[in-house]
Amino acid sequence: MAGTTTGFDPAAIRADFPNLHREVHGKPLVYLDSAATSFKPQVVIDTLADSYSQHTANVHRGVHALAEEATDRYEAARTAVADFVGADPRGVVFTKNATEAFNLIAQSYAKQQLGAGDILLYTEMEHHANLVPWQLVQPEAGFELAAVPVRADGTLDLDTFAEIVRTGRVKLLAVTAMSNVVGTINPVAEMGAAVKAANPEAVVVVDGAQSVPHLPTDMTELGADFLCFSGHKMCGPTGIGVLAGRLDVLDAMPPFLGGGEMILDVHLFGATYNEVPYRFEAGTPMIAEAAGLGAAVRYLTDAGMDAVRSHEIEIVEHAIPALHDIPGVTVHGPTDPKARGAAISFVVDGLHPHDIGTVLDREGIAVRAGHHCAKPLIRALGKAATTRASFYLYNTVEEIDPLCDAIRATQAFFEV
Ligand code: C6P
Repeated sequence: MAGTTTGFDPAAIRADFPNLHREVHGKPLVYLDSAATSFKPQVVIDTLADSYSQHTANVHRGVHALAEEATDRYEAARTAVADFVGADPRGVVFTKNATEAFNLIAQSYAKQQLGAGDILLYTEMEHHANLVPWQLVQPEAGFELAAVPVRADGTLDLDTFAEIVRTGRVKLLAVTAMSNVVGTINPVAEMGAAVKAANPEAVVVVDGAQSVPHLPTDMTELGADFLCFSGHKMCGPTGIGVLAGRLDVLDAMPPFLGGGEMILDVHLFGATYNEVPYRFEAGTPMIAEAAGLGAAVRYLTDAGMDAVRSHEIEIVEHAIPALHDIPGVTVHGPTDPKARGAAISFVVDGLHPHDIGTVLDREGIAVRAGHHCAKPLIRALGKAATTRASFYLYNTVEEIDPLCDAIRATQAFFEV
């Protein structure tokens, strides 16, 4: 297998991921669905197994050796995750996934801090996880919802954004750093700065579910007050996500869930709450999963996030022209590989995305088909669904040919 001009060695990386080496329907697997969930390197699988075989104990409670080991592993993971995104470890809250992180902010921040006259601004490009939690609290809180439209090229309409921001009423901006459908990388830092210039009280919530796994990330550079992401899309386990928040903002927020661990003291008819991040981690947390996520960020750091990004740019540089070359194929989103990530949505004239997905699967190629939990965006593109091929650090330029061959074979099979 060829290396790439970036010096990144996909062959060495691939050897670390056992899932890549299985067959599907008798064919070697070509896994192009990492935007849905990524494969896990052996070191993450080993860390999970080690947690359960050697360090099983609850955290922050026990006085015995195993409890101390489990607590140390859990807190070391918090520090590793914080370092990975340039956050203060005390502002890193472990959640179930990115979705829960958005719900936490909606319930404990938006519902409390936004009211009549305020605008909560999101975009038409958002995943449902960055739409529905705000919609849930809006009727009670009484703020206004507004959305930045998406243009036909898959970028945000920044003129309309500027118009809304000029009102000075935007109190919360919720925006994805990278679209899970069209791959667009949004100018989050610039957008956040504009919102704060017009209203210094505003906060910026960044959806990093797709960007944190693929781009070097620094919360301060992003201008994010809150950053939400999921472990399972970045080589880590399922069942763990992250809300990284500005300490002073988190400090002023009431708890999201009640129970053990999140309290200082409890009386029969009242309680006082723990400091952050523990205030937001009610009950026994995902102990093994946190350790697994710690191993995942160490793995990605060793691989080098700049190298991961360059590798994916190189794949996109080849993939987009190759898909464009197939008659009847339309690729959505930016064509400039530097302006986008490696989640590539396309439609094929005369073929339903689910049929494409099914035929590709028979060839051992795993893609996703559907609305990708971003229905407003799919509607804005004038479609009901797309097929999405998404690439990660362990994919190779060589995997683009089988994808394109299988699309041509699907066209031949359905005679379109
Ligand atoms: N997108 C996809 O196939 P959870 O489900 O909580 O781990 O992540 C939610 C989420 C939030 N924001 C963005 C931009 C996302 O892409 C996702 C998850 C997956 O595109 C599953 S729907």
